[in-house]
Amino acid sequence: MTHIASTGLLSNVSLQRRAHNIRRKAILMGEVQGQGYVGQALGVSDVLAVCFFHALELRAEDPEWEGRDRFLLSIGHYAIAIYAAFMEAGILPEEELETYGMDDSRMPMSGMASYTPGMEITGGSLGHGLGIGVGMALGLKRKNNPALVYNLMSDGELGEGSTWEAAMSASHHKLDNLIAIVDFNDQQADGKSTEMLSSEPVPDKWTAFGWFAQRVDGNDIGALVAAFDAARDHPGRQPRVIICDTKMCKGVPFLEQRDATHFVRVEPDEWAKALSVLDEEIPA
Ligand SMILES: Cc1ncc(C[n+]2csc(CCOP(=O)(O)OP(=O)(O)O)c2C)c(N)n1
Ligand SMILES: [Mg+2]
Repeated sequence: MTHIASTGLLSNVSLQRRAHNIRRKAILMGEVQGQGYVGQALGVSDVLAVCFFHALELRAEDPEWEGRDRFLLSIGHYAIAIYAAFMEAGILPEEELETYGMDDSRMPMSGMASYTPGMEITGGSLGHGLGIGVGMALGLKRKNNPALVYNLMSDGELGEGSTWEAAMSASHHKLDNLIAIVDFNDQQADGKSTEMLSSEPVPDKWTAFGWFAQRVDGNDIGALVAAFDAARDHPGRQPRVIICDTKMCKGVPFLEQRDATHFVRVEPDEWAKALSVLDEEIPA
């Protein structure tokens, strides 16, 4: 059995390469459908590289291994990013990339547990992932299973009351095996999150709810590695959150400059261009 993550062994450059590969795969999948939440995928790729190649204990050939760390995708619309990471990690075969979003594919456009190996929950109805994570973390503790539960959520989900009910419950139950990761891209369906319903100061709110909170540049691999390590090793009997400030479309400047919107429009002839622009900066 092989562990995908070999904690502490991959250099930051290796992780940057993994992130680059995740971005490439997301663009290729976007091209298959002519659409997809590619802006989010490009933004969160560094976070995913650190999750799948540094932090989480997983077995690619046995996604249901009882000892695995659980990775919950609260934000089902980010599925394209997770499939890219799953393919990079060997959980899904790369040949399936061409099936993205098609009938009978194992990679539907929104993340669903019953379709995809490694997909722990059906996300997409926003604000539910953290509550599910609380239940899973409690269950693991009761079984004396030392696995950790990670929940990737979004800044938009910080506007959901259910998120804060779950946050309160997690600290009440002293869930030191629960790690929330917030992709703070300052974007949601109707505009910038900070302008729609600001959750600032974000770390202070989590701290007030009893969590160990950190905020990092979510496109800085070194900062992410340090934050994930600190989250895992924190001695307090409390849940942990890593707020990751990310840039939508990161790595493809002509898309980064496009008005950041929830659904970035990419013209049919721009996918190949996006790929070649991305490849101009392959981490050495
Ligand atoms: C409970 C719920 N309300 C509304 C939606 C519709 N919706 C889908 S994505 C989205 C944006 C949420 O913000 P965020 O996840 O931060 O979006 P992004 O960063 O991807 O733009 C919304 C409102 C939903 N999926 N679930
Ligand atoms: Mg957002």
